[in-house]
Amino acid sequence: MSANIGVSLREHLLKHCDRTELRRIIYHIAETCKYISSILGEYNRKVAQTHNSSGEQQLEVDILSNEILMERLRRDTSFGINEFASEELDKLEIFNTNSGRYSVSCDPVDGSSLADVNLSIGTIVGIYDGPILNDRGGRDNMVAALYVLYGPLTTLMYTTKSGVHEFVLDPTGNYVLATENIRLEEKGSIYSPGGLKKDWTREHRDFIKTLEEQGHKLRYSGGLVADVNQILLKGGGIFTYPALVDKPDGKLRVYFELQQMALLVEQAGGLATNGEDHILNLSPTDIDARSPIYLGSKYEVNLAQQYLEHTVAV
Ligand code: AFP
Repeated sequence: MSANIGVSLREHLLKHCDRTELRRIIYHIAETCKYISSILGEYNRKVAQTHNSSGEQQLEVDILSNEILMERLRRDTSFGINEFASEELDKLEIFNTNSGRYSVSCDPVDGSSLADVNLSIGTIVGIYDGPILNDRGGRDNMVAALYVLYGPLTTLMYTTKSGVHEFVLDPTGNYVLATENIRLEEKGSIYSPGGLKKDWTREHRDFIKTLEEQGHKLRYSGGLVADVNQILLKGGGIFTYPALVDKPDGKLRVYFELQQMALLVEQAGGLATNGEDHILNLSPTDIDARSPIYLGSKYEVNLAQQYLEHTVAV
C-alpha cells in the first residue's frame, strides 16, 4: 500500500483501465456522486411515503439519489449502458441502447437510515460486462466495483480488477489519489458482527466469541460502506452480516451490495464468502437476492467457515 499524491482519477483510470467506455462510466458515476454528496445535508431527515422492493421504508435521499444516478446514466447513451438495477427500484431498467454493452447495479445511498444522525453513508456501484442476471457469477461478470463514502471526507474506492485504490475529494472538487494498491493483512484486529445477538446461530456466536478471546476489537457503525472501508484501510479484520435464526439469507443484497464489496476485498487480497461459497461464485436469479456475508482477511473468513461447517478444532 503506498500514498501517491496528486494523481487524478482520470489519470489513474487511463493507467488501470484500457476500456474507454468503462473509464467514462466510472468517471461519470464519480462525478455524479459529488452531486449526491451535496444534497445529503438537505434531505437527510426527510422520510418518503414509499417502500422499496424489499419492503423497507424509503427516505427522500434514497429516491433522489437513485433518480440522479439513473437519469444521468440513461441520458448519455454514448456510455453504452444497457441494464440499470438499483436497490430502490422494483425492477431492472433497460435503457434501450441497442449497442449497450455494460450494466450497472447499485445501492444509491447505503446506510441512509444513519444520515439523520450524521454517521457516514455511501453509494455502492457494480459494473458488469453484459447482463447482470446470468449464470456466470460476479467474478467473471463484473468488470468494476466502486463505492463513494460520505464521511468527514468524501472518498472513492474503486477496482477494475487491477488492485484497489482510494481517492479523496479535495477542496477544489477533484478526486486525488490517496492510497494505491490497498492490501489486507492475512489476519486483522477488528470485527463488525452484524445483526442482533439474540438472532445469531450458535456457530456464529461461537465464532464471534473466539475472535473476542483472540483480542479483536468490535468496530460496527451500522453502515456497510464505512465498516468495510475501515477493514480495507486498517489492514484487515472481518465484516459479517450472518444468517440469522429467522432470516437464513441474512439482510444484505447480492447484486446491490455484496458482489461489489466482495470484488474490492478479493482484489485487496482478502476473501468474501456466504459461509459456504465465495460471494463472487453466486449467481442467484432474483435481483433482490440476499446472502449471509463473511468478508475480510483470510484468517478470519476461513475461521468463520470452520465454525459454520463444524470443523473447527476446539
Ligand atoms: P439502511 O440502508 O436501511 O440504513 O441499512 C444499512 C445496511 O443495509 C448496511 O449498510 C448495514 O451493514 C446493515 O444494513 C446494518 O443492519 P443492522 O441495522 O441490522 O445492523
